[in-house]
Amino acid sequence: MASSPSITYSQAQQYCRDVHPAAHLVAINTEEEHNYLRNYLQEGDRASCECVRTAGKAYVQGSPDKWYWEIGAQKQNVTYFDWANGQPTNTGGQENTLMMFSFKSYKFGDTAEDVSTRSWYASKVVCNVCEVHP
Ligand SMILES: [Ca+2]
Repeated sequence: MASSPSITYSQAQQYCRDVHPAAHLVAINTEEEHNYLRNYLQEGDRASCECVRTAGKAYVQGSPDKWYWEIGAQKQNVTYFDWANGQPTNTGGQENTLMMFSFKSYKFGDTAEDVSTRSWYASKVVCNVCEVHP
C-alpha cells in the first residue's frame, strides 16, 4: 500500500506498523518483485508517487552493496540492487535510506532519512509502501 508523506524513515516504518503490527516498509528481494512493484506503483493514485520509501538502510553510506532491509527488529542483507544511474551519491553525507524514483523507472537511489533536511524533496511526492511477510 502506498501513502502520502512521512517526514522521516522511522515515521514511515511506524506508519506501516500502524496499518498492521507485522507490516514494515517494503523489502525488494528479486527482480520479479521489483517489476511487480513497478506495475503496482503505476496504478491509480499511486502513480503520483515520485519517491517511494523502502525498508532499505545503509550499513555503509555511499556504498553500492553494503545495505540491509530493516524488517521489524531484523536486518536482512540486501542482495538485489538496481541503482539509478549515478546512485548511490550519499549527497551531503546524509543518505542512509533507499528509495525508488518513479522518474528513474523506479530504480534505487540513496536518500536522506529525514526528507525535511533537503529542499530537493519539497517538490517531490514521497510515498511509503508497506508489506507483511507471511
Ligand atoms: Ca542519492
